[in-house]
Amino acid sequence: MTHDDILKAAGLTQDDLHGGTLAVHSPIDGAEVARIRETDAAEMPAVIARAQGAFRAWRQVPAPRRGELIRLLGEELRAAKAELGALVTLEAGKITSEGLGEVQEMIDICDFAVGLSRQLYGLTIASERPGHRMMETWHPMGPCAVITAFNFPVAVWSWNAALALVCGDPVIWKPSEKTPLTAMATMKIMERAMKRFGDAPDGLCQLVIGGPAVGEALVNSKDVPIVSATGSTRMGGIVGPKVAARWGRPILELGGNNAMIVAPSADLDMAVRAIVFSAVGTAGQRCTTLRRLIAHNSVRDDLVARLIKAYGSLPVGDPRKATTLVGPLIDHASRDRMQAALEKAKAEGGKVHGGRTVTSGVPQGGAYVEPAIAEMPAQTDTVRTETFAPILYVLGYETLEEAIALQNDVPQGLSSCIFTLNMREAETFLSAVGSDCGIANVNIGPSGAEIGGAFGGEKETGGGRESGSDAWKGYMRRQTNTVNYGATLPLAQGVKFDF
Ligand code: UN1
Repeated sequence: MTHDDILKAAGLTQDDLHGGTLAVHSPIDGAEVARIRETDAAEMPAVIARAQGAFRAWRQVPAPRRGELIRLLGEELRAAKAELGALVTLEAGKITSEGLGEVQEMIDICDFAVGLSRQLYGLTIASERPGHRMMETWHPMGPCAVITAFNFPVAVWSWNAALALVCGDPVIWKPSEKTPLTAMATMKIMERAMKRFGDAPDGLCQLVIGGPAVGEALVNSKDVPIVSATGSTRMGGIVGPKVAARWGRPILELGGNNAMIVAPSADLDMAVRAIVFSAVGTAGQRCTTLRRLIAHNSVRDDLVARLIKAYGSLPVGDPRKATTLVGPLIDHASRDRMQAALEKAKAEGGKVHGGRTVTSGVPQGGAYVEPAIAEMPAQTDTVRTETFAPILYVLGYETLEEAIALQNDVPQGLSSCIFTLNMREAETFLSAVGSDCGIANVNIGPSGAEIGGAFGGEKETGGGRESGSDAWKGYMRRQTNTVNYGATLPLAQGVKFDF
């Protein structure tokens, strides 16, 4: 299929694609595929006012009825899976299977949110006073801004939007300027769901496209109580304090520097499979990508040799081809950052395998690279920095304590894992003295989390939680209620106040 066929199949019209100022390029071959209209920052107050208007209506719609909208969204996504997946491949450069996997992740969170819409449970709490009952009620919070990154251009919106909408919050989405087309196509799918739903209020689900001025309007508005932002630690460092300063609620999902500890007892065949997928998949551009391999000195050389062999046979190239496993980086600037990181790693005493630019057998114009392995003498500055590219730094260790200390000694705290068949090691890694990350796995790589768990991490990862478990609470306000059904007015804590 040509680029135009893919755009058309995803429902984008010539009018959508032309007549604007924001150029959109496909990372596959660098071709300009559209020039779309951006939202004028001057329109933002009206956008936010529409969301506030929608909130006043939507918060009164019973949650299970709100869930019906998400059930319909899930149905529409199922019907559009192939077309939207192909567009993710075109615009973000993901291989076909990962493009489809991303849409599946959207469908999964819709299913989760539909069930949730009949829950949203509060507790009933024992009161110390006779004739009293205490409980907590979860209420809708207000418009939720969702700022997403290029690497999961649609799934991250759906984690936030599906929860926010069943929780009673309208959504304003600002996608990455690198991937607005997948967002536009997703909005068309959402519009189909809303049409079938019937009476969704105007402004319930909006899309704004543009740069920092558009984002800032959302970040600075008191009428947008929740700002969920996914992206770099640099971006989060700007957004988080601004939202907090106006007493809004930031939900931040920022950088990761995810590690795997490989213990002496590890099943190395399994470890190699997990390492290759999580270090190389999505061309190293997941926030959960495996970036640091902390291997016991007794298995390190064997493991590195196996990895070099596996890396040597990885098909790099056109992500639309069924056999490709490593697609392009998002752009040439990204490749330049990868090369600079590898140069720095060498200067720090690292031994680099692979990492060269690939120009033959790949579409011209894209930024294709060989994934790299860098054996490092220590956890240097470069290792401690997240470079959004397929670079795997390898470190050795002697004791588990040392391995856990290395794993934790980075600014980021998203995902982590250990490969071991030793129960003491596995449980120690998961314990309070183990991994300091939001995600810690045993005998599974750090990437490719299911939607059922809460997703996010600590330290410079931002502390937010999205997706499953009770992450929905981040989109609602908690109200504690005490009801007196007695005929007297006893005070708590035994206080007397008779008059
Ligand atoms: C991201 O890279 O921003 O766990 C999200 C994973 C995916 C989500 C990644 N389910 O790798």
